[in-house]
Amino acid sequence: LDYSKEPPRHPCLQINAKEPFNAEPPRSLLVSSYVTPVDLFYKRNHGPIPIVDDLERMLPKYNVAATLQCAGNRRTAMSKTRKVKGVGWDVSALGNAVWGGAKLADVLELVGIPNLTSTTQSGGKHVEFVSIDKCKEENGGPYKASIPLSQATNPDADVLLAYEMNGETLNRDHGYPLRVVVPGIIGARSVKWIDSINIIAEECQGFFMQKDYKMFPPTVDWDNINWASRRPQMDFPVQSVICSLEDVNTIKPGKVKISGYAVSGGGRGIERVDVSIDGGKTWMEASRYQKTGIPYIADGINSDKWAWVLFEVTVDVTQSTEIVAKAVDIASNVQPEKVEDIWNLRGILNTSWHRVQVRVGH
Ligand code: MTE
Ligand code: MO
Repeated sequence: LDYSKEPPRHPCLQINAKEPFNAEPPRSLLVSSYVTPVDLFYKRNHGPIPIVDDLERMLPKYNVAATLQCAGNRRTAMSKTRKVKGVGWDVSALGNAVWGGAKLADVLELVGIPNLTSTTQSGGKHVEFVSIDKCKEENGGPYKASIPLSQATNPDADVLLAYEMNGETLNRDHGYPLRVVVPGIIGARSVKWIDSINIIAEECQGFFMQKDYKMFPPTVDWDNINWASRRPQMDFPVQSVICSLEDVNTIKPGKVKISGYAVSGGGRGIERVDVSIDGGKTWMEASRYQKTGIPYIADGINSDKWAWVLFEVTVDVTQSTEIVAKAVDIASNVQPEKVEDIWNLRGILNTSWHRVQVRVGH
């Protein structure tokens, strides 16, 4: 039993047993206030004080800028060619935040699971995150997911147990008091409202790992699906979206500023964003920015490797047309041209070239 991490206590307390800590205030102090101050309240224990949710004091805080993107982002557009099952999303089922919290690798080290180095092997185990929320897909049980132990114990993977979002205490919607943020992979693995963390031999058997969020080929439909034949989706592919225009906006002929976001998974930064104003026949390169006002250096090291880049290009539009964006990540992965080629029955990972129809009017 480890009594080296006990909290500080008021010196007035009469200690009746030190380990486990059992103490009471002097009787004169006890009745000197109607409400007993916390410091003076008697303490009765049978073991060391457990370490719970005290990450803020126990471990260094890291701030990680990371884009969280739902695998279902742009699902509505995928459903247009052939119907898919799932909540419809336009292009904004993602966001970029600065997450503050403890590194999962540090937390695991604290409980005796060493950081991954090139010489250690993790033995193929997984780290499971279990929430306190209840959902019907789990028959009223909690939402859960897992990531490989090798990722969880790697400090460079920046997996956080986050208690802050953009410098403020995490709010209830986003997982208060504690959520996981796994940068670079689909949002579904960033479990909110963490209840427990388990080291398990196989990946988590929860619904959202095994019966959902898997990428199937276009040939698979609900009557021939075999869930076990595919792995749970983790990494996010390269993505880009035009946000300054909606389909069939009417614009005046002349200069138009086109802007949007681009992001890739696995810490792969964005190498290039190409924009076309003739439906993809010819392209021009957009400029990219990360932090506002700081030009993104194309050939430099990506400082915010988990975060999106914003892009912008001014074009001359003279007639009604289709404006297209596609991004290339630093591994030279390119977005697929047609949504049909990546159609899947759950409508996940729609990363096809983003197209916007504009009408030119006077
Ligand atoms: N965690 C819990 N406990 N319950 C959930 O329903 N949804 C997941 C993930 N974590 C979910 C969860 C999904 S699918 C996504 S995309 C992200 O949380 C969304 O995070 P946000 O609501 O903070 O944007
Ligand atoms: Mo999601």
